[in-house]
Amino acid sequence: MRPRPRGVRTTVLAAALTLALAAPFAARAQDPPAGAADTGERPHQYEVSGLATPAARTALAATGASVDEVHGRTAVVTADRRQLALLRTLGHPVTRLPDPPGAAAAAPGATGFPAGYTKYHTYAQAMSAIDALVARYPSLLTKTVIGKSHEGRDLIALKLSGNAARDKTGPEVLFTAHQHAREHLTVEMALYLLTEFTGKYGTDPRITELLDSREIWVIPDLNPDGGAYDIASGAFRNWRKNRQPNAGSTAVGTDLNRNWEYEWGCCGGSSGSPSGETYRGPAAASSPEVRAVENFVRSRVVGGKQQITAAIDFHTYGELVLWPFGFTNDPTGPGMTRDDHDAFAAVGRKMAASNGYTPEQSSELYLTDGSIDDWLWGDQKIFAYTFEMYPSSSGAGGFYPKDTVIPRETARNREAVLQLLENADCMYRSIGKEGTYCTTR
Ligand code: 0X9
Ligand code: ZN
Repeated sequence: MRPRPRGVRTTVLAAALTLALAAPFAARAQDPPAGAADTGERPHQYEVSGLATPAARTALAATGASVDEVHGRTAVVTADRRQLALLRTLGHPVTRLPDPPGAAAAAPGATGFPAGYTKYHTYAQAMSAIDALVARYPSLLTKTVIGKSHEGRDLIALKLSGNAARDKTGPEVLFTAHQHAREHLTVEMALYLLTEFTGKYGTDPRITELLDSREIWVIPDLNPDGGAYDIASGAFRNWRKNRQPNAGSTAVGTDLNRNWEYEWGCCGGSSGSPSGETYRGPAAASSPEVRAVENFVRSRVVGGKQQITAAIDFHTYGELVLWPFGFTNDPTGPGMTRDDHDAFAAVGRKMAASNGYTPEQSSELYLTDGSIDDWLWGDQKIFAYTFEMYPSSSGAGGFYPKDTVIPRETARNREAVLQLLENADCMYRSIGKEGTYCTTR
């Protein structure tokens, strides 16, 4: 684990942060003419060194680049040409990394994954696999369309429940995946959970007990448009955002994980520029994808009580278990008591011990505002984690690990998922305070 240098603010860092925060606006004035910004030029990954603190990494993110990976004083970012120029002004050494494997094998017009990745599911393949599961296990698995993506694809939620017909008193737990287009492994994670829970109900006692006492919701693909765009040229595009156009700009897309309606855009943890990789959108929940999921989550308030108590949002990469808040470096404060924080950390650390990931508060990486876990906790009081899945580094495939890793890296999270489900009836049990908080359940 990295040291926690909270409160360290050197003049140099403050100056770099100020420069970086100002920079996207300077860059916007130099946007390419209409039609030139979305020519398909791919952003690339760069290694940036000499970063001592979360504040220094937040300054990187404020250029509009996405911070993909953090190791000690080094980070890997994805940046386009303009963001790269801004990064260089921060004065840290910057080195270009190789493009993702498979990126050279372009086959324009392709709709599937390239060689080495064909076991990943496209949106259409995932939908048919899910429909087949629903048809095979109708009493365990039901599908609801909760909205449409910008391009009109169905956004779906699956409900897993051992006795779906009966209304249960146990908690509900939510698993979401694929906010970021290039993070295709997360869709496989969602498919793994659906397959595992349906296939083992009735034979695996732990799964049977959990499905009989809880309702599990899986939203397997929050960003189907971005996912399709990422693979549509036959070469991975390194795409992150959705595919919503932006008024007054040729740059496309909103970063869904900066668009949630809690402390949206508050704190320098997102970009205000449409060309930014972390563009927060023109308003909170401006993307149809975030709006649909927010409304779905709100719909789970029954009798004034939110039924969902815990959640994991799957991302890649970095092998991390993260908990809120992302918008502040403070571990406790408004909206996060000491007991809340301690319960988050206790369950988070236990899950991380099971999968070998690193547990930490998400702002230890860099500040993010408008992220899903901040909204789920801050607005809905759902114990929401972010998992950054395999790999831990760009050298092991970054956003594009080969499909051979899918079975191992999805099953790797089985135990963590079961643990969260088992804790979901009273997260405060993890700190010995069920008597204080959980007497009515
Ligand atoms: O920046 C993000 O949205 C996540 N990393 S990724 O490489 N998958 O894009 C990390 C989010 C961390 N912050 C919170 N979970 N609040
Ligand atoms: Zn992500």
